Amino acid sequence: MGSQFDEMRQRLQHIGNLSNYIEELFTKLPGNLISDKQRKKMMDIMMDDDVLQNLLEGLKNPRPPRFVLVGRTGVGKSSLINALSGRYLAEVSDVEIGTSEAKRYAYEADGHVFFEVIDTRGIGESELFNTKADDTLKDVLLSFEPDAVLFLQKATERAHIDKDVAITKKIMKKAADGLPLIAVITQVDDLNPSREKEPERYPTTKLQLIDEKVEQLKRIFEQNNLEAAALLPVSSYIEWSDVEEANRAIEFDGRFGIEELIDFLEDSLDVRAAIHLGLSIRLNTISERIAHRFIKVFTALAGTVALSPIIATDIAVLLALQSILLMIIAYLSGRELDFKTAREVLVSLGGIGATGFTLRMIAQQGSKFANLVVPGAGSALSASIASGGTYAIGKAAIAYFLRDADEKDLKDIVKHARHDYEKTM
Ligand SMILES: Nc1nc2c(ncn2[C@@H]2O[C@H](COP(=O)(O)OP(=O)(O)OP(=O)(O)O)[C@@H](O)[C@H]2O)c(=O)[nH]1
Ligand SMILES: [Mg+2]
Repeated sequence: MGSQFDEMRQRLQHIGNLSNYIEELFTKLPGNLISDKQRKKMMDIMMDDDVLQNLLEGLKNPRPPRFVLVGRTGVGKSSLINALSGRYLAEVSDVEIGTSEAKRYAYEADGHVFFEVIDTRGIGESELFNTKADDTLKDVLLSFEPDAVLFLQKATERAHIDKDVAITKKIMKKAADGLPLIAVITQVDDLNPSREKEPERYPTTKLQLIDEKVEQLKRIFEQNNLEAAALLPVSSYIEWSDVEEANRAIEFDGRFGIEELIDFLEDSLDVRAAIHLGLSIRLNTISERIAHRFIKVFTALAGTVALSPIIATDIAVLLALQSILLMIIAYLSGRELDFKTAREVLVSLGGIGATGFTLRMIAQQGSKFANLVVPGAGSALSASIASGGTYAIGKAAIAYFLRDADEKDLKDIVKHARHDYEKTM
């Protein structure tokens, strides 16, 4: 075991190389695990899987998230970006975009761009998009290809809100059709008692006021037929150490609701932007996030494999699929397993012998039988068992490789995961 720093570097390198690694795994899948025909079929299924292809593409080419920010001067746009990043970023006006109503910025530190935004603070006209100048604005917004529109409103202010909502509605319709609109209520720390800046110590009365603000804005959106993908209250209140800009560190952290916003962004952004977001601001949890996406994809794949008439009921294919999932998650933790080890880990993964494979084999034998009686019933059964087993193995792998869980706890983790999976089905 190297230092924590070495481990982190190894991890980052593995994340960057994941796409190549997976290709290698598939070409090197040993013949005793699956036949050439099955390997080809599995590769075809993977290549056909848009989610997976997107993810691999995203890992190859992460790019900064792009937001359109709607909110008046002083609402807290720049502070929100800093709060998301946990760093005091430089706001660099990167291009002349030919309209006075919007400015395009990159938020940077150490030569790394965290976010790109179009800040529309200049917009105050409800006649928006009815003039020539507004066509330019529309073109600018469209060519920016934003990931999301963030609508910001101060918790302590109600002025302009109807107008801002109307403007946002036009922006969504003309230049952001189909994109997520995220409504952010800013500066909730300023609600009474405003002297309490420590989120852990917000009194119930303050939390109630925050809820009321959320409900209020929700109603205004509804009245205007404007649909928000999320409506989140935040405080971006941070006291930075008083040194030159680039080196400012957090001295007091009064952030509230920011984790929830990041979670939401990671789930709803284009995968390349989500990965970039994770890599730049949540390096220590990004591996887990990526692993979860893989579990999702492999769980679905396992279901497909079980349903596919060509390779149905072939347990070797599932074993291979699960081995690869295991190897990917190990790889994300900075380790590399060979197929033999992966298979051993799989078999020894605690209760899998009892709760996974055997059960699945029995069920699959049973399902062949069931198919004779109720056509179709059996394949649904084995698909859900294949998926559930794969899901459980992924969860156990995350616990073991990424969370350093104790080996003896893995049985329970597998059992719980299967249970959770069945509940969500
Ligand atoms: N208490 C508190 N103050 C905040 C918060 N967010 C921003 N502020 C303060 O509000 C003022 C404006 O914040 P900015 O982030 O610069 O606002 P902006 O929307 O980027 O403003 P423009 O760039 O002028 O459009 C600054 O003095 C911030 O320190 C917050 O969550 N809580
Ligand atoms: Mg600003």
